[in-house]
Amino acid sequence: MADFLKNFSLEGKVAWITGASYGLGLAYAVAYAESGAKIVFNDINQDLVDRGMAEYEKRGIKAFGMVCDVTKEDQVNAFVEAVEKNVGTIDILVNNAGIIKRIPMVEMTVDEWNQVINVDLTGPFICSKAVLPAMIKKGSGKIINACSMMSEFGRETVSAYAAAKGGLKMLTRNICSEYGQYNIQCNAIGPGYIATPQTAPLREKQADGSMHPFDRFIRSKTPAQRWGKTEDLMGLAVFLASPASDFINGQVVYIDGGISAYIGQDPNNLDPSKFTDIDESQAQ
Ligand code: NAP
Ligand code: GCO
Repeated sequence: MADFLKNFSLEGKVAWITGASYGLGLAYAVAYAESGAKIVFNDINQDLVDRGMAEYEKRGIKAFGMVCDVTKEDQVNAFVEAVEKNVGTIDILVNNAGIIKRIPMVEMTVDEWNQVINVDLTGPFICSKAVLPAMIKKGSGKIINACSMMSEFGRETVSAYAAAKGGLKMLTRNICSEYGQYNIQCNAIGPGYIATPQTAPLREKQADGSMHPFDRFIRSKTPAQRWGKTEDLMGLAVFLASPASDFINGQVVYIDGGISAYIGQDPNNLDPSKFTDIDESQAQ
């Protein structure tokens, strides 16, 4: 391999991807393993951890998995301690775990609001706080946050999620500002609309077999007229975790098929026969 390309290797690194039993977290972890990293992950319950372990074993990846709720600091600290004891110091943290509640704001309860903020914003704070001391001591580290189109745009029914993802953009910038001096880079991935279980409700066929209105809408806002696949994000995830991105800090890198650059077209002008359809069985 040319010396330059070695900058994209994660050989010997310990990578922690939160909430990585399926979806984008699983895709990031697979990409990291294939780039040489040791994978550690958590999820919210043992069934999900077991599901994740089975997925990794199916791919020949020896992962370390444990139940850990990212909103509970004691569980997070116990997780980091267990990883340091069994695998090694964490070099890469991907704050991937997240939830969304699609509820009109005036109908959303404070508890529902707090649930989203706690997972999507406080969780990354807790997990980053847990790994930073060892990264400072080591003199290097990578923290990658899961931002979103909702870090820049609003839309109906996702007030808590947008507030959390907007806050996560600023947390990304603040970790960069406070810890860049220790050769720690904190950036964010800003995916567009990706086919995963989290967005499956937005693609459900209507009772008459027609497309979900949101499916047609988001394709009209995407130049490629398709949903993203988890594979579309793997290259950026590896890049931001590798030495190749050591002079990038505090950035949200949008990987959205062009949504944020395009005013969009009339959804009625779309020709569904041209769509490269999502195989929902792959959107796991
Ligand atoms: P997903 O399919 O909902 O997966 C999220 C994972 O996080 C699930 O395994 C989930 O477990 C876990 N999780 C939830 N709460 C947790 C907690 N308190 N502690 C530990 N794990 C927890 O989401 P995704 O589509 O893969 O997205 C992953 C991340 O990217 C999220 O932060 C999301 O906001 C962000 N994102 C997604 C898209 C997209 O279009 N899919 C676009 C932009 C950004 P459960 O099954 O129990 O919920
Ligand atoms: C929604 C979607 C989005 C995606 C993603 C877009 O309801 O609008 O769930 O929020 O999850 O965040 O980047």
